[in-house]
Amino acid sequence: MFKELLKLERFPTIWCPGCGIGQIMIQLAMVMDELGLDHTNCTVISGIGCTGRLAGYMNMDSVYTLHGRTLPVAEAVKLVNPSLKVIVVSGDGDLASIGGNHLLHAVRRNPDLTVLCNNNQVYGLTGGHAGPTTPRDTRTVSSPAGSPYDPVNLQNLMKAGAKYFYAKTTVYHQVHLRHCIKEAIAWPGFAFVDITSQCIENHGRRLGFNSAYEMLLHFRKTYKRAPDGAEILGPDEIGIVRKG
Ligand SMILES: Cc1ncc(C[n+]2csc(CCOP(=O)(O)OP(=O)(O)O)c2C)c(N)n1
Ligand code: SF4
Repeated sequence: MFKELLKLERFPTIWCPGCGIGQIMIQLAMVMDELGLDHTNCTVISGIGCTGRLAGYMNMDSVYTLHGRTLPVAEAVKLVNPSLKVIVVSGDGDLASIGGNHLLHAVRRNPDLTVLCNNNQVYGLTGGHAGPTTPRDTRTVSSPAGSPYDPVNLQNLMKAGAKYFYAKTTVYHQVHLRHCIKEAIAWPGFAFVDITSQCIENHGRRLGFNSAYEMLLHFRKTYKRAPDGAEILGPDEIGIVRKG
C-alpha cells in the first residue's frame, strides 16, 4: 500500500494547497509500492527549498541535505551501499543552479541515480525569484519586467553525456509522470526526470493564474506527447529520450 511509504502522521504537509510537489510525492510512492521499494532497499534524498521537504515525508531513512548538494550526497550513498536504490527529489534551482556544478559532473560520471526535478521555473520557497529554468521574458519577483535570460536547456545538458536518460513530463499528465518515474528507476545509470509543476503562490498568481487548477489546464493545453522514437523533445513536448 503506497500510503505506508509516507509519514501520514506529519500530514498536512507544509506545502501550499494546490502545489505540484504533493502530486510528485504521491506518484513516486505509488511507483515505489509497485516496484517493491521501501526502507529496506531504497532511500530518498532532497535538498533545500519547498521540494527539499519531500524526503522528510517519506517513511524511510532519507537525507535532507544542504542546498545544491543532493547529487554528491546521493553519489556517496550509492558508492558505500550499491545495492540501495537512490532517488533524488529536488527543485530546479537546487539541481540546476546552486547544485549546477554537481549536475554537470553527475552527467559526466553517469552514476546509477534517479533524479526527479520539480521544475516550477522559479526559486519557490524564498519568494519566486527567477532561476535557471525561468523562461525568457517571464515576470518574477526578481524580474518584474521579465527575465532577460534564456533558461538552461536541461535536455541538452543531459545529452552531453555519452549515455543519458532524460524524461520531460508534467504534474498534469499523471499517467505519463508515473511512467517516467518507473522508467527512470529502471534505468541503469543517471536518469533525470524534468517535471513541469505549479508553484501557484509564489509564481502562478504573478503570471495571472487564479488557481493551481488553471495552471494544470495550461499544462494540458501546452504540452503534447512527442512521437514514438523521437530523439529530441521539442520545447512543448513530453516524452523520454535515452541512450544506453
Ligand atoms: C547556499 C544557500 N543559498 C541560498 C539559500 C536560500 N534558499 C533556500 S530555498 C531557496 C530556493 C529553492 O528553490 P528551488 O530549488 O527551485 O526549490 P523550490 O523551493 O522551488 O521547490 C533558496 C535560494 C540557502 N538556503 N542556501
Ligand atoms: S511556495 Fe510554491 S513551491 Fe512552495 S509550497 Fe507553495 S506553491 Fe509549492
